[in-house]
Amino acid sequence: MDIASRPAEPDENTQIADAAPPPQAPPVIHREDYLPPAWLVPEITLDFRLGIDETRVTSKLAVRRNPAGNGAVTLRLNGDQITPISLKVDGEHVNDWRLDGPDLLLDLPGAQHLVEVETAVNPAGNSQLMGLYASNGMLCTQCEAEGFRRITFFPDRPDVLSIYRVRMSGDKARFPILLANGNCTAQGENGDGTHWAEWHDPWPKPSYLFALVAGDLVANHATFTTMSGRKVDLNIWVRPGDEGRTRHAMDSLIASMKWDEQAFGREYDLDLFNVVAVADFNMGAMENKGLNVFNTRYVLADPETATDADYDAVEGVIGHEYFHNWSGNRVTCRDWFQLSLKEGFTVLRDQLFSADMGSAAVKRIEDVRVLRSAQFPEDSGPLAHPIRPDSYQEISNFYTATVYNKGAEVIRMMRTMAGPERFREGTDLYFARHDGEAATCEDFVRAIEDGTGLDLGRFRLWYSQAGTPQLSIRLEHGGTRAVLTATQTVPGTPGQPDKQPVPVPLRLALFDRDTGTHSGERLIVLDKASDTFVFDGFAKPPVLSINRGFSAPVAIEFERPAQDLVFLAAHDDDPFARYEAMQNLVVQHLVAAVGGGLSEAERGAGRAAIGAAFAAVLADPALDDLMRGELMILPAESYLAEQLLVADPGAIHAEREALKAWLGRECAAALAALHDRAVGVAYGRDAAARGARKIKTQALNYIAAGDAGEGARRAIAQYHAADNMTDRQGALMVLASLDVPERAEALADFHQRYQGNALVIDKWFSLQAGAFHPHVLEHVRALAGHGDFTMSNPNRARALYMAAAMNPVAFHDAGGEGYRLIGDLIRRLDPINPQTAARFVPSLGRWRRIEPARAVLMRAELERIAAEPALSRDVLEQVTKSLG
Ligand code: B3K
Ligand code: ZN
Repeated sequence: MDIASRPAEPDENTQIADAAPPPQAPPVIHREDYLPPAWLVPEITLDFRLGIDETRVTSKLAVRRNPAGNGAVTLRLNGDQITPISLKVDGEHVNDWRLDGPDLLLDLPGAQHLVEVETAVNPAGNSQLMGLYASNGMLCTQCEAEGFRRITFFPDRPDVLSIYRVRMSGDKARFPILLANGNCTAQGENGDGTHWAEWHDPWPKPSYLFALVAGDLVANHATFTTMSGRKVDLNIWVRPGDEGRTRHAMDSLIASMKWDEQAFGREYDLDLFNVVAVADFNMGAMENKGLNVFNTRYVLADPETATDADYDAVEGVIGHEYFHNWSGNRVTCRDWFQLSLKEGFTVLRDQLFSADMGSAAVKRIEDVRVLRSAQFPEDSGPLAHPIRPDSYQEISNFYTATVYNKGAEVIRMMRTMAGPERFREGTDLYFARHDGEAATCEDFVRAIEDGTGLDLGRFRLWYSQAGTPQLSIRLEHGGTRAVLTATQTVPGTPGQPDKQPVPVPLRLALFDRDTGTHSGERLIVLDKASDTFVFDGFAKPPVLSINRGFSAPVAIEFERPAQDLVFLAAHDDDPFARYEAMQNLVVQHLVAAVGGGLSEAERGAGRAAIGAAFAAVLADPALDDLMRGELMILPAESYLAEQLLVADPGAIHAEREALKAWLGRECAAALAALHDRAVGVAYGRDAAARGARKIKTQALNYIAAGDAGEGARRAIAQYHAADNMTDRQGALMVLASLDVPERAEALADFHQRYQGNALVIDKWFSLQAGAFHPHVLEHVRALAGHGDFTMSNPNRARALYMAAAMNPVAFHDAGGEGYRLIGDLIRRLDPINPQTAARFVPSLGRWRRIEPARAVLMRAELERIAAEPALSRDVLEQVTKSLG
């Protein structure tokens, strides 16, 4: 075999690198350079001889020249840290192949050929958890986005769709269960202690959806009958001993399958659906066709070890991955720039599902909170990108809140403008038109346009422009007329200094101050830089409720008296708008307080308005407790920082904590009564019992802020009386932030009680790293040396360090120790698991929006990382852009 090192001619798979990149910089891939593949692979057969330290892979590709391609004779097979052991074309060994970096190139004379490649991989040595890797003695795969090329050579791009046949064999004692995509067609024993299985997936799919799992697993089994009467076998596979914690996942799967039939007319298309839980996983879960692989965190749940939020997350992620079967698998993406085609749409689908399963109002508030705390900062920082990015260096860095959550908001706006029925006609058309294809965001928009009758011409700007549109609202009143003036600007972002106005659908209502009612909600669409909207029939100035339901992902500036917000916080019939009024009341006050511009009298008046609204929330008998709990939550410090051009995290934290303590003292009696009432409600999974648990810990949090002694007393009682994880974790969270003797006692008890349960021990790490405790950084450093800590398990690494990075007290320590902690972590984790390491960079990348003394320290930390000699592409891209 001769391995030529000459550089290859650019072809459709070498997406063009920028001219003369700096020496260390990875090539930039551009959306506009897309070319169809020169070769297609209609069929692939894979043979795995499984071993933990070495797995041999033989892959047979039936390749065919693509009539829509450029006619190149060269077949490019992507690889990553693999070498070919042997290579055959049409059954004959060949030597005239060459390597171009990690890729294998082969010139093929005919229109179709059979290419056979053998490779070997070491799953135990795969700490990146991409490709084939070992987790707790089992073997599993993760191929999205570009992991398949770490298993075998292949045109590893989502527009190459193949029918897969997989054979695997391995030690029966070690790997009693052998799974792959599709249906199991044959299995047997070899008589030497090994066994084998063959799987066939009838649906053509891209390589990123390939999956294989082998290990000692047990299943929770159930069946589902689809709307056309087909019986589907469902299995949730876990390690022996965990099967008692799979019921909620199975219930959620069955509910998802039913819901997708009813809400989107989508029926499941195989006779088998497998879900496998693995402990070592880079993200939440993966939608591999017929064989979803999940982080244990989103499968295992029982009342003793999982909180209500954990239950919701299991339901949401099970739904999300299942919904991908249509939005992602049956219709997949042409290239990775189209990621939001499947992710934005699937997030919207899982949001609508969860809203239907529980409280739609609370779900909407939670979704907006995530958007504002994760996506808004991304959109206003150095890593801002459109939901359909134009370029990337490492695609793993683009699985972002922008692509996922803003992507979902953009599609939700189309739904709002069309109405749910017409939107459904649009999605039906999209699925019918593109089933079996690798599609683009443009295909989606066109189908929605054709199916709904909407004109989405200018709306497409939401796909191409980054940045959160800023709206400024004015309401004037004269005679019987109210005139609303709305102005928008879309801020400049890296590479996009000038923006155009986007269409912004705004649901609004105008309230009569005396009756507390309105005469119907309206939808206006602001589609220029500035516009006015006239409303007649108002003898007195109405109170405006705008962007109800958060109908557009925009930031709104609307100066108005605090009493209007108090009015809406008490009267708005849109639950999101009611929450929003409460938030705005607090944001207005805290932003003014942080700016140092409040006189004592103004501070007093601001607090009094908030106190009155807060007391009304605690007492309102018409509110259910789940919603009451939402209304009690103060805006996140990251969201407060977002309101300021340059933020002082220390001042924000101090003011927010001071307000919390003031509310705790001011409403002490009502909070104690609320806590007592909630303590009296027995455990149940129903909304009332869940609501009681939610307000229980919320009340405790305020009580402790106002009076640490009383808080500690109630928290330790709640901790010991708890018969479920929601209450126990809530109590421990409050204790972890207090400097009281009960803190250490409860933490020790928690660790001892749950040792051996990895997901609960993760909570133990997170609670301490996330605590607002004066010595939190010391605690985090000590925990990094704890016997239960390991850097190689992403859940554990994130439990400790992501909690610290998100904790303003730890991260924004004035001396820069928090930045150093995260900088050191990135440098240590990068060689082990670059994808996970890169996720920590954006917190440091916020330096431009932080006060100068801290900004210098943050930047210095980024520079220290950049000076590392062998950074991964993942970390290098994020750090370079963050230094900008
Ligand atoms: N599609 C996967 C994400 C894969 C991430 C790869 N870095 C999970 C999901 O969004 O459903
Ligand atoms: Zn997804």
